[in-house]
Amino acid sequence: MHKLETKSQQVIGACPHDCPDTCSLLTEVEDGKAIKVRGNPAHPQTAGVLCNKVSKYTERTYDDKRILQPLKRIGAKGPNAQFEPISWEKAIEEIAHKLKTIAAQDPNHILPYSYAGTMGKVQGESMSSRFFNKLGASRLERTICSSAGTQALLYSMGSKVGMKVEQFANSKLIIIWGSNSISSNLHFWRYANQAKAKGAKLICIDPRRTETAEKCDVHLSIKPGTDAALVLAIIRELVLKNAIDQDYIDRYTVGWESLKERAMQWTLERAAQVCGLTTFEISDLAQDYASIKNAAIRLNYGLQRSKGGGNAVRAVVSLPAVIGAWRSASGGALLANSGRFPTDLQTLQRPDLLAGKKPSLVNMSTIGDALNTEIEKHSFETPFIKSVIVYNSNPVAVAPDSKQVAKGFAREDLFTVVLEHFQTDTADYADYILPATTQLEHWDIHTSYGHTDILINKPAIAPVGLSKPNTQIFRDLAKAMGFDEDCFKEQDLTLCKQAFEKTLPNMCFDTLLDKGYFELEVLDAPYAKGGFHTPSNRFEFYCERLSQMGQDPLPSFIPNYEQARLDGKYPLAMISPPARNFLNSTFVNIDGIHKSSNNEPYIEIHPKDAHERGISCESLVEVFNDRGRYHCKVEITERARPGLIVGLGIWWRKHGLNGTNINELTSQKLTDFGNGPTFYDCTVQVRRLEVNS
Ligand SMILES: Nc1nc2c(c(=O)[nH]1)N[C@H]1C(S)=C(S)[C@@H](COP(=O)(O)OP(=O)(O)OC[C@H]3O[C@@H](n4cnc5c(=O)[nH]c(N)nc54)[C@H](O)[C@@H]3O)O[C@H]1N2
Ligand SMILES: Nc1nc2c(c(=O)[nH]1)N[C@H]1C(S)=C(S)[C@@H](COP(=O)(O)OP(=O)(O)OC[C@H]3O[C@@H](n4cnc5c(=O)[nH]c(N)nc54)[C@H](O)[C@@H]3O)O[C@H]1N2
Ligand code: SF4
Ligand SMILES: [Mo]
Repeated sequence: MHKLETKSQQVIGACPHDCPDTCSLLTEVEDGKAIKVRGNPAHPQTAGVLCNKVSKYTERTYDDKRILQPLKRIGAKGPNAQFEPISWEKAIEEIAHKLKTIAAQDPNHILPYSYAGTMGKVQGESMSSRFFNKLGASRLERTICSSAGTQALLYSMGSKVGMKVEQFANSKLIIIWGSNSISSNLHFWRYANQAKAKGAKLICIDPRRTETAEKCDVHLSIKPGTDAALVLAIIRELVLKNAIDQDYIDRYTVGWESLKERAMQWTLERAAQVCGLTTFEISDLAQDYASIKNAAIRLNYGLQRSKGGGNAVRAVVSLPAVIGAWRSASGGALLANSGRFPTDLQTLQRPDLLAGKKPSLVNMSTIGDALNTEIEKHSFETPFIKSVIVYNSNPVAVAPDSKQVAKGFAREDLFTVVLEHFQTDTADYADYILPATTQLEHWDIHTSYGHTDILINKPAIAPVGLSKPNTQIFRDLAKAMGFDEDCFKEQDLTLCKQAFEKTLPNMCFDTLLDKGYFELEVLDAPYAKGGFHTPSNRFEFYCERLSQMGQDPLPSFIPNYEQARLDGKYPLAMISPPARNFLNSTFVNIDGIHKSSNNEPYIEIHPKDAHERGISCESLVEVFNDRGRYHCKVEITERARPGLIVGLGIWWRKHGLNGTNINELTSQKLTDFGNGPTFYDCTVQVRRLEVNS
């Protein structure tokens, strides 16, 4: 018998997801079909390892629920919406006609809504930005993830530049602060383990006993939103122990005396009370930080999702400046390294196409309010939104206060277009759904917020079904709108080149195509001799810019908006961090992955809190507050500290037992700076649901 000859090849790619690791991928393709996605062993940051979810990327790509042709809604909007196929030509023509009509009144009535479904520079914001700039549409304030932390870094350090992630392997003390590395930053965890093997001590500060916390030497189960209080008490201890680096402080910082004065008011007892820790836990932590050289902090975005989130990050990143930890390459802190990449956004996004038009700014974290504002309350600042074009995002599931978001998207007078792979909660409200390609089917170029490499993504297979890259959809729309600038004809490979052509002339594009990645040449110890990018060129404990805005110029502890008090109406605090097997709301509909995450949405609750409410592991529960109700299963576990419930991952609303998800409970209140969401600043009550059988 003859064996059929198969043509097999490996295609280099990059993981598109919103994850600090930005892995280099190798896709095995046989006869035009992607068989398997693996981690590229030649890329040092990836080291041949992918997380569980992206190992299943081919399953997701060929999933039979994937949308493979343009669809037009028939009947009502919402979870029961019906759609019928429409040709690309007709869909583009009808959408362009509608957008032209709205733009003729005022282009600010049109809002693009996108986020990090793909982090690619090309399928993210390139052709789409050109399109909306030319149109003069409202601009989206992109706050939903990291804006409080980002602003904090800019106020304190002047840029989003921290330790090189590989340097953690040489640290002697690693504090993992508000991050579940094993779940959301796996490749960092590898470096932490290398350090551990060389004798480093690992400490995790997290209200939840995560899989990461479990594997560290010490876990401090802090109350959500109280990190700044902990830092102030540590600084006091550092002063009392004479462990500060006065020389580093004198040469490279501003405002130390005022910060010290504030910190001296934070006794161990006061901080312990606020943070829900013991005084010994805090003094031991301070002792380790004072005495172990090469101390490194991996903070992440978990601690900036509450009212004082910006101040919390400013407080934490002050610590390495106080003890001069930045002097060593393996000391300091890392929140993000995105500031190291000189991406040429002018060329990719062409803000010049605005040509004097002044777009309104709409905060994506308060999209619920933005879509529901009464007509007479509209102004330039709060434009009346008549159309939303959604791509790379699933706002109905991921934005806070989702009852309001769903209500807004349900407006009959709202014209909604959704570019998607799947029938998400948001796609349920679309007038048109346009099928988008996945990372296996299009070109892209990527930076990272964890490491310092640039990666290329080549298409491994042809577009599945009739799907098209986001770029092509916006090129088609531009043509139909009559936008005739040459930049609307540029193809994706050209866009990939444009991302760094002018700003990184020493990066050879052909080598990048061949190898898959390019390592930026960056300083190992960026602040060993100061060199902060602030107006003072120093680390700003005291920030004059904040003072001029009427804000506290020093890092301060700002209590949460919502206080979980035993005598209060809503006595439980609730956080909802990422699930290991999902990527935000992506992957939740993929069968193999679904099953590994308990199959259905659930919350974690401490045995004491469960017992008080007559809740057993079989119970179904209602989690509720003034904003809404969410029905789900429970897991009774000491991972959640008493008084705290945890809902992992962003399940779709349609997966919830009563058609809602965790964001039914979160609020649209914003962080101290950055206008960010306060997902983890939320109080609720939980009760057992009586099930009638
Ligand atoms: N597997 C997986 N990986 C992901 C994602 C995913 O959904 N799944 N999402 C990606 C995205 S978009 C992002 S932004 C990152 C997010 O990942 P991280 O930046 O690590 O942040 P979070 O996951 O929001 O929270 C991390 C930890 O902070 C804890 N935490 C909550 N509140 C507080 C607090 O007040 N103080 C302290 N000290 N800790 C607190 C939570 O319990 C959680 O364990 O991960 C990315 N990676
Ligand atoms: N309760 C709670 N809510 C949260 C968070 C939390 O911790 N708790 N985390 C918040 C954070 S940190 C973030 S970053 C946001 C994330 O919010 P989003 O950025 O909206 O992330 P996803 O939910 O993953 O949705 C991305 C969508 O983009 C689609 N997509 C992927 N690639 C492409 C493409 O190439 N083209 C097109 N057209 N579509 C594509 C995917 O199919 C997916 O449906 O959620 C926030 N919401
Ligand atoms: S999600 Fe993160 S860990 Fe998983 S493959 Fe992508 S970049 Fe790597
Ligand atoms: Mo995020």
